[in-house]
Amino acid sequence: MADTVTTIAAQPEPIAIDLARTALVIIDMQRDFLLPGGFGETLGNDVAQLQRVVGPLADLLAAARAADLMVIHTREGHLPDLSDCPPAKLNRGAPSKRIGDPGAFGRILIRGEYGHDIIDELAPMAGEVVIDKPGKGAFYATELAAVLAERGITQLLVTGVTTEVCVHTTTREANDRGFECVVVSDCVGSYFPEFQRVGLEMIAAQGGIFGWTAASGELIAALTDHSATAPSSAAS
Ligand code: C5J
Repeated sequence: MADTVTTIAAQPEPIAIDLARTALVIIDMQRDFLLPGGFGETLGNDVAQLQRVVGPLADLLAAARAADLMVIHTREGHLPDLSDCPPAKLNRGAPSKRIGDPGAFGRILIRGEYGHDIIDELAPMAGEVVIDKPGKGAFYATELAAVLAERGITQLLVTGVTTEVCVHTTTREANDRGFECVVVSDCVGSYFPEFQRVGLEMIAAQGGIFGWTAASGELIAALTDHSATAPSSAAS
Protein backbone atom coordinates (compact mmCIF):
# COMPACT_ATOMS: atom_id res chain seq x y z
CA MET A 1 0.00 0.00 0.00
CA ALA A 2 1.36 3.43 -0.91
CA ASP A 3 2.44 5.68 1.95
CA THR A 4 -0.04 8.53 1.99
CA VAL A 5 1.65 10.66 4.65
CA THR A 6 3.94 13.48 3.60
CA THR A 7 5.44 16.38 5.51
CA ILE A 8 5.24 19.84 4.00
CA ALA A 9 6.92 23.11 4.89
CA ALA A 10 4.37 25.36 6.57
CA GLN A 11 3.96 28.14 9.11
CA PRO A 12 4.41 28.08 12.05
CA GLU A 13 6.09 24.69 11.55
CA PRO A 14 6.09 21.74 9.12
CA ILE A 15 2.98 19.58 9.14
CA ALA A 16 2.51 15.90 8.27
CA ILE A 17 -0.43 15.53 5.87
CA ASP A 18 -2.19 12.23 5.28
CA LEU A 19 -3.43 12.59 1.72
CA ALA A 20 -5.90 9.75 2.25
CA ARG A 21 -7.62 11.78 4.96
CA THR A 22 -7.29 15.23 3.41
CA ALA A 23 -9.76 17.27 1.37
CA LEU A 24 -9.17 20.34 -0.75
CA VAL A 25 -11.82 22.93 0.17
CA ILE A 26 -12.39 25.74 -2.34
CA ILE A 27 -14.42 28.53 -0.82
CA ASP A 28 -16.78 30.77 -2.78
CA MET A 29 -14.85 31.22 -6.05
CA GLN A 30 -18.08 32.63 -7.47
CA ARG A 31 -18.66 35.03 -10.34
CA ASP A 32 -20.49 37.45 -8.00
CA PHE A 33 -17.26 37.90 -6.01
CA LEU A 34 -14.65 37.66 -8.78
CA LEU A 35 -15.95 39.11 -12.03
CA PRO A 36 -15.81 42.77 -13.02
CA GLY A 37 -19.37 44.13 -12.74
CA GLY A 38 -20.34 41.60 -10.09
CA PHE A 39 -21.56 42.09 -6.53
CA GLY A 40 -18.04 42.40 -5.10
CA GLU A 41 -17.24 45.25 -7.44
CA THR A 42 -20.57 47.01 -6.74
CA LEU A 43 -19.47 47.14 -3.08
CA GLY A 44 -16.48 49.21 -4.20
CA ASN A 45 -13.93 46.40 -4.23
CA ASP A 46 -11.03 45.78 -6.62
CA VAL A 47 -11.74 42.32 -8.03
CA ALA A 48 -8.20 42.06 -9.45
CA GLN A 49 -7.09 41.34 -5.88
CA LEU A 50 -9.14 38.12 -5.97
CA GLN A 51 -8.37 37.16 -9.55
CA ARG A 52 -4.69 36.68 -8.60
CA VAL A 53 -5.77 33.51 -6.84
CA VAL A 54 -7.26 31.83 -9.91
CA GLY A 55 -4.04 30.62 -11.59
CA PRO A 56 -2.36 29.07 -8.51
CA LEU A 57 -5.65 27.57 -7.38
CA ALA A 58 -6.33 26.02 -10.79
CA ASP A 59 -2.88 24.39 -10.61
CA LEU A 60 -3.51 23.10 -7.08
CA LEU A 61 -6.93 21.78 -8.10
CA ALA A 62 -5.40 19.92 -11.06
CA ALA A 63 -2.78 18.34 -8.77
CA ALA A 64 -5.45 17.40 -6.22
CA ARG A 65 -7.60 15.79 -8.90
CA ALA A 66 -4.61 13.85 -10.28
CA ALA A 67 -3.86 12.58 -6.75
CA ASP A 68 -7.52 11.58 -6.20
CA LEU A 69 -7.90 13.96 -3.27
CA MET A 70 -11.43 14.72 -2.16
CA VAL A 71 -12.44 18.11 -3.59
CA ILE A 72 -15.15 20.27 -2.04
CA HIS A 73 -16.44 23.53 -3.51
CA THR A 74 -18.59 25.98 -1.57
CA ARG A 75 -20.92 28.72 -2.75
CA GLU A 76 -22.30 31.48 -0.54
CA GLY A 77 -25.90 32.24 -1.45
CA HIS A 78 -29.56 32.13 -0.64
CA LEU A 79 -32.88 30.68 -1.67
CA PRO A 80 -34.84 32.80 -4.19
CA ASP A 81 -37.37 33.80 -1.50
CA LEU A 82 -34.49 34.85 0.83
CA SER A 83 -36.04 32.84 3.66
CA ASP A 84 -32.53 31.67 4.65
CA CYS A 85 -31.06 35.19 4.70
CA PRO A 86 -31.42 36.88 8.08
CA PRO A 87 -32.46 40.56 7.97
CA ALA A 88 -29.22 41.42 9.77
CA LYS A 89 -27.30 40.15 6.71
CA LEU A 90 -29.72 41.47 4.09
CA ASN A 91 -29.91 45.00 5.45
CA ARG A 92 -26.25 45.44 6.39
CA GLY A 93 -24.70 48.78 5.42
CA ALA A 94 -25.87 50.81 2.49
CA PRO A 95 -24.56 49.09 -0.62
CA SER A 96 -25.79 50.20 -4.02
CA LYS A 97 -27.04 46.63 -4.44
CA ARG A 98 -28.22 44.08 -1.89
CA ILE A 99 -28.46 40.29 -1.89
CA GLY A 100 -31.42 39.32 -4.06
CA ASP A 101 -31.37 42.50 -6.16
CA PRO A 102 -30.93 42.17 -9.92
CA GLY A 103 -27.24 42.44 -10.81
CA ALA A 104 -25.07 42.11 -13.89
CA PHE A 105 -25.13 38.31 -13.57
CA GLY A 106 -28.68 37.70 -12.32
CA ARG A 107 -30.06 38.16 -8.83
CA ILE A 108 -27.13 38.73 -6.48
CA LEU A 109 -26.02 35.68 -4.46
CA ILE A 110 -29.18 33.74 -5.26
CA ARG A 111 -28.86 30.01 -5.88
CA GLY A 112 -29.33 29.06 -9.52
CA GLU A 113 -28.28 32.47 -10.87
CA TYR A 114 -25.26 32.77 -13.18
CA GLY A 115 -23.39 35.06 -10.80
CA HIS A 116 -23.86 32.70 -7.87
CA ASP A 117 -22.04 29.89 -9.63
CA ILE A 118 -18.32 29.11 -9.64
CA ILE A 119 -16.04 30.71 -12.24
CA ASP A 120 -15.36 28.62 -15.36
CA GLU A 121 -11.65 28.09 -14.56
CA LEU A 122 -12.53 26.19 -11.35
CA ALA A 123 -15.84 24.62 -12.35
CA PRO A 124 -16.60 21.51 -10.26
CA MET A 125 -16.23 18.14 -11.98
CA ALA A 126 -18.71 15.30 -11.70
CA GLY A 127 -18.28 13.59 -8.33
CA GLU A 128 -16.95 16.66 -6.52
CA VAL A 129 -19.02 17.92 -3.61
CA VAL A 130 -20.64 21.37 -3.88
CA ILE A 131 -21.81 22.85 -0.59
CA ASP A 132 -24.34 25.69 -0.73
CA LYS A 133 -23.99 27.78 2.39
CA PRO A 134 -26.12 30.67 3.62
CA GLY A 135 -23.45 31.96 6.00
CA LYS A 136 -19.80 32.85 5.94
CA GLY A 137 -18.71 29.55 7.49
CA ALA A 138 -19.07 26.37 5.41
CA PHE A 139 -20.20 24.29 8.41
CA TYR A 140 -23.13 26.51 9.41
CA ALA A 141 -26.47 25.11 8.17
CA THR A 142 -24.83 22.74 5.66
CA GLU A 143 -24.06 19.04 5.24
CA LEU A 144 -20.28 19.61 5.24
CA ALA A 145 -19.53 17.97 8.61
CA ALA A 146 -21.45 14.83 7.61
CA VAL A 147 -19.77 14.63 4.20
CA LEU A 148 -16.30 14.89 5.75
CA ALA A 149 -17.09 12.34 8.47
CA GLU A 150 -18.37 9.87 5.91
CA ARG A 151 -15.06 10.04 4.02
CA GLY A 152 -12.91 9.93 7.19
CA ILE A 153 -11.40 13.33 6.44
CA THR A 154 -9.33 14.87 9.27
CA GLN A 155 -7.27 17.51 7.47
CA LEU A 156 -8.32 20.33 5.16
CA LEU A 157 -6.43 22.37 2.59
CA VAL A 158 -8.40 25.60 2.68
CA THR A 159 -8.47 27.92 -0.35
CA GLY A 160 -10.74 30.52 -1.94
CA VAL A 161 -12.14 33.92 -1.02
CA THR A 162 -12.17 36.03 0.94
CA THR A 163 -9.30 35.42 3.31
CA GLU A 164 -10.58 37.40 6.27
CA VAL A 165 -14.26 36.52 5.88
CA CYS A 166 -15.36 33.10 4.58
CA VAL A 167 -11.91 31.50 4.61
CA HIS A 168 -11.29 32.57 8.20
CA THR A 169 -14.79 31.69 9.39
CA THR A 170 -14.64 28.23 7.81
CA THR A 171 -11.14 27.56 9.12
CA ARG A 172 -12.13 28.58 12.65
CA GLU A 173 -15.26 26.41 12.46
CA ALA A 174 -13.18 23.47 11.22
CA ASN A 175 -10.51 23.96 13.88
CA ASP A 176 -13.16 23.91 16.60
CA ARG A 177 -14.48 20.65 15.14
CA GLY A 178 -11.05 19.00 15.38
CA PHE A 179 -9.80 19.34 11.80
CA GLU A 180 -6.23 20.35 11.06
CA CYS A 181 -6.40 23.15 8.52
CA VAL A 182 -3.68 24.29 6.15
CA VAL A 183 -4.65 27.59 4.56
CA VAL A 184 -2.89 27.85 1.20
CA SER A 185 -1.41 31.34 1.21
CA ASP A 186 -1.35 32.07 -2.54
CA CYS A 187 -4.71 30.36 -3.13
CA VAL A 188 -6.72 32.61 -0.81
CA GLY A 189 -7.53 36.21 -1.61
CA SER A 190 -8.85 39.39 -0.07
CA TYR A 191 -9.99 42.61 -1.71
CA PHE A 192 -7.71 44.33 0.84
CA PRO A 193 -3.94 43.62 0.67
CA GLU A 194 -3.56 44.49 4.34
CA PHE A 195 -6.28 42.03 5.38
CA GLN A 196 -4.64 39.35 3.22
CA ARG A 197 -1.31 39.77 4.99
CA VAL A 198 -2.69 40.06 8.49
CA GLY A 199 -5.35 37.42 7.87
CA LEU A 200 -2.68 34.86 7.04
CA GLU A 201 -0.49 35.91 9.95
CA MET A 202 -3.39 35.52 12.38
CA ILE A 203 -3.86 31.85 11.47
CA ALA A 204 -0.27 30.76 12.10
CA ALA A 205 0.50 33.09 15.01
CA GLN A 206 0.79 31.80 18.59
CA GLY A 207 2.03 28.40 17.47
CA GLY A 208 -0.73 27.99 14.88
CA ILE A 209 -3.64 29.21 16.97
CA PHE A 210 -6.20 27.86 14.49
CA GLY A 211 -4.18 26.39 11.65
CA TRP A 212 -1.13 26.37 9.41
CA THR A 213 -0.31 28.33 6.27
CA ALA A 214 1.66 26.96 3.34
CA ALA A 215 2.42 27.92 -0.26
CA SER A 216 0.71 25.99 -3.05
CA GLY A 217 4.09 24.90 -4.48
CA GLU A 218 4.73 22.78 -1.38
CA LEU A 219 1.39 21.05 -1.71
CA ILE A 220 1.57 20.59 -5.46
CA ALA A 221 4.99 18.93 -5.08
CA ALA A 222 3.63 16.56 -2.42
CA LEU A 223 0.53 15.74 -4.48
CA THR A 224 2.57 15.20 -7.64
CA ASP A 225 4.98 12.84 -5.82
CA HIS A 226 2.00 10.95 -4.49
CA SER A 227 0.40 10.66 -7.94
CA ALA A 228 3.71 9.35 -9.36
CA THR A 229 4.17 6.65 -6.69
CA ALA A 230 0.59 5.60 -5.91
CA PRO A 231 -0.63 2.45 -7.63
CA SER A 232 -3.30 3.36 -10.18
CA SER A 233 -6.83 2.39 -9.15
CA ALA A 234 -6.99 0.10 -12.22
CA ALA A 235 -3.96 -1.85 -10.91
CA SER A 236 -5.09 -2.13 -7.29
C1 C5J B 1 -17.95 37.72 1.72
C2 C5J B 1 -16.91 35.59 1.34
N1 C5J B 1 -16.80 38.37 1.80
N2 C5J B 1 -16.99 34.51 0.55
N3 C5J B 1 -17.99 36.41 1.38
O1 C5J B 1 -18.99 38.30 1.90
O2 C5J B 1 -15.89 35.86 1.94
